[in-house]
Amino acid sequence: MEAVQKTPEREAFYRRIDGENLAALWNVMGELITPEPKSACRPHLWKFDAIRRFMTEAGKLITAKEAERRVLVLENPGLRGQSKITTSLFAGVQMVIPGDIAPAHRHSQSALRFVLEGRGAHTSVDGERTLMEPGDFVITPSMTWHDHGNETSEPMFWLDGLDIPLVQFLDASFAEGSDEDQQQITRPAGDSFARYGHNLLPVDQKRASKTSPIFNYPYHYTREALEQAKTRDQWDACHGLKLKFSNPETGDYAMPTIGTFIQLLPKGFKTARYRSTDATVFAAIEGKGRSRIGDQTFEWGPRDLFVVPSWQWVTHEADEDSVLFSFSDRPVQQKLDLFREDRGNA
Ligand code: 1HN
Repeated sequence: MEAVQKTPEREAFYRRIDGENLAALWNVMGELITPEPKSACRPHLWKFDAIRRFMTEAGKLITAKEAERRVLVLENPGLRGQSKITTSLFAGVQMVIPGDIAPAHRHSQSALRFVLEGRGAHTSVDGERTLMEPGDFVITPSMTWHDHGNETSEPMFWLDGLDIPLVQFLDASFAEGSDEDQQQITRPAGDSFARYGHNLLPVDQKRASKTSPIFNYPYHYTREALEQAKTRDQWDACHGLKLKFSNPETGDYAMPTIGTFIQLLPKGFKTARYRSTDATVFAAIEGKGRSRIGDQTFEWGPRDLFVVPSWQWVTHEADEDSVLFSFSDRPVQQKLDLFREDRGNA
């Protein structure tokens, strides 16, 4: 759409209607309705080692209790100051050190954790505590009470993903703190996985929540699923072997607003180019390689984090067997009939 010419009469008209809280669509239409996604979000990679150093400093500056959550926000370089890694999603790295208690609270924003380093620290969600290991994918559903702690001797680091910008856009934020730092534990560890993680469901129970009743998807099982499939040699040209975490009750994504994925790229594999409308956050958990996003190349190794904006071409190349976790707003886009992908010619 071409810009409309300016004339003195038109300019005067715009000034007059401006005073009445009116504006001419023909001056802004091209910015509103673009032929392709036009995002301020930029590709970027954060090296985990650098984040760990800053987090270790932060650990001396502030307790988890005072901070509420000791998180360094991954700010997209094109969206600075907005606490966004993509237009619709928040990401941060959280550190929980021995003795920390990140106090109980709840909010309408959904959260995911993907464990990067450390072993045996815990999070509690709605009365159940789970111990976490690297590669575990843990969910805090909307409005569920959650608190974290670490009774081990090592710090734990995880990637936090939340739908904060999406909820902000919809003006639907609710949050509250608890009088108790740690919530009462009412169910044994492993309860939700035992009930829902074995292809069995209660015969009559209907839950209202759209979020998976499994709140820790342990890496042990995720990795086994990838390893089994690997031996069958069926590689997707664009994704290698890519699986989505699913809600066993519905078969839909594990979370209603955030899609989460795990992907194996075998040693030496180079993907065909791919683009999609869901800007995606990646965390490498095993292996090393590089991703080309638009015209930039990013080298990654274990625990490094990177972001691919909407509709930018991406290819991945693995030097070793590599595992990538990723998340995006794909469930939202698909439900609204807005999701598009382009596999090049693959
Ligand atoms: C939050 O509640 C957590 O519970 C992590 O661990 C990151 C970022 C913004 C707002 C709330 C958590 C968060 C957050």
